Amino acid sequence: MAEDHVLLKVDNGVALVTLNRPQVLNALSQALMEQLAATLEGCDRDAAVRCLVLWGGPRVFAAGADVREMADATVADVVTSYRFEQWMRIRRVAKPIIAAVSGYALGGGCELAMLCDIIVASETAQFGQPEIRLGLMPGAGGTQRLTRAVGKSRAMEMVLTGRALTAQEALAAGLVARVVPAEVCLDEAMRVAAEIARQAPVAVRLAKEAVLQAYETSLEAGLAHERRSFHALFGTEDKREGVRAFLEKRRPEFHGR
Ligand code: CO8
Repeated sequence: MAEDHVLLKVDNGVALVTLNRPQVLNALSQALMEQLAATLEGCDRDAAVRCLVLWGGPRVFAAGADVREMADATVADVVTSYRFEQWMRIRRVAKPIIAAVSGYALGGGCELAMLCDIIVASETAQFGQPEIRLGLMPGAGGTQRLTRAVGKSRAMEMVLTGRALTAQEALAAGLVARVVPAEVCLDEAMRVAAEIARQAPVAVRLAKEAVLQAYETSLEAGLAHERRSFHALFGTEDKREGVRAFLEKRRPEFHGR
């Protein structure tokens, strides 16, 4: 039977997805990434899930791609493997994903955290792209997402020297949304997720898509995308309910319609 490299628990609209290879610091093997992509896709299809939290445990988020697995890989192996497709599948998840990062987020681990929509970091978190020390470079978005998140100079230093950012440095650079004590990192991420899970699902979906457009298109195209999505929400029952509840000074009840 296949090992459980990824654990899933759904409660109150929030899916907690846990990376589970602690003996190798959650190294992202192809088998783990396959289970992760499938689990996240399953949550995306599950109407009971409105927001996801990705967690690696208190000691480490993930120490990168599985170096042992890469040791003898040739160009042909990596070009023809389906491993990049697994990352693309995660990128296509429409529901928000919060990375709760405690300890190391290195190489592919840092790239995986950046693939999520919000990063909540513990004081022990370290974000780095150490591939250069292996004679490699980031391969799952690190050069692109890190540069957009922290700026060229800091990204260059990290990618070219392998030096990691502390949680506080990552906060100052805008890579993470907040830094909290290690013992409450998961609780805090779950709290933010529960808050998102209470919002109107269609609005959440379109808003996530629109923010991602800021990364992927020109300002003009992004603004046009935002306006179309904004207009579309005027057709939802949830918009009517949200506005009515505000005027009636009560909590809205959203149903995703
Ligand atoms: N892959 C495989 N095994 C690992 C990895 C890894 N990335 N990281 C740690 N391990 C293993 C160790 O080999 C060790 O196993 P064992 O007990 O059998 O010797 C166990 O985990 C514990 O590790 P350490 O003893 O090294 O723990 P320390 O606390 O001393 O050190 C570090 C922790 C600093 C995190 C250290 O383990 C380390 O430097 N790890 C490697 C970090 C790294 O270089 N990451 C980048 C990998 S390359 C990459 O991510 C490319 C991404 C491209 C993705 C594209 C996919 C399509």
